[in-house]
Amino acid sequence: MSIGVFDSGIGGLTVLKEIRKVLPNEKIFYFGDTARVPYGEKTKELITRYSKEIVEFLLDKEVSAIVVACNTATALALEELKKTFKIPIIGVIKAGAKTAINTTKSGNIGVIGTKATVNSKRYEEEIKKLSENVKVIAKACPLFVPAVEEGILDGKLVDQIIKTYLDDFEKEIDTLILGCTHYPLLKSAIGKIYTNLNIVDPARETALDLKEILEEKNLLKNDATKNREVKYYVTDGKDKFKEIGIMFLDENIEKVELVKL
Ligand code: DGN
Repeated sequence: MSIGVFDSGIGGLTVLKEIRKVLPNEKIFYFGDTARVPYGEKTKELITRYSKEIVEFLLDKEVSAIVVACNTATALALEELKKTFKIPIIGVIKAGAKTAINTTKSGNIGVIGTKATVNSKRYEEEIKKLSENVKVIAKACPLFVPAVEEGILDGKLVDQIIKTYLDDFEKEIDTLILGCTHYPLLKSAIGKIYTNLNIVDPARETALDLKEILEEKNLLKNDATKNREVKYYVTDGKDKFKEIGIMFLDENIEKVELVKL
């Protein structure tokens, strides 16, 4: 038994990190579509096509469940993936919505993500399904992804970018969902500026949801031993993936395979 995890590129490693903590014995196949990243400004049709190709690839590896570790692909393609494929496929948005609802005090929730995620309004929909009595506002922060990929995680420049996007936005909320897989790397910089803000990273809850589904379906590996293995596949830039992957995962990535879809 194994699990497939995919993202438009490297950001999904923040979700993989949490999955490994919660499910340390499962074999995982991680797919980063680094040749076609960013997904954040592409159309629903294209993101759905790319996502289906990746799911087919992972199914060839005989995974028993798939995590869409990308907010943009979850927002735009998850529904179609679930209709098309039979195995359990989970995204990150429901988990983020659930955590925000459970932790907001004022009921004023903010979501930040790529333009595609924000325009899809999927977070608002999921949050409203859980509670009608909350206000949700959303904002795209497109400069966060390149800052993170350049390793600029703190200091004047990043503070300036955060304040430009969030100074007014933050006044209206008590809870902020990091609705993009790169943003958890800016969590501490954001938290330092807005010290009272409840910051939600959907990754942990996603990993817990996955565990629950696998347990329900009896798909967990029972021998708690060796298979703590992750196989990495990317569509371009193996070396860059290894080089900056460590920042997202907090551990070395030894081997990455290049795949042509
Ligand atoms: N992984 C994407 C997300 O969570 O929305 C961010 C990277 C991108 O495709 N722009």
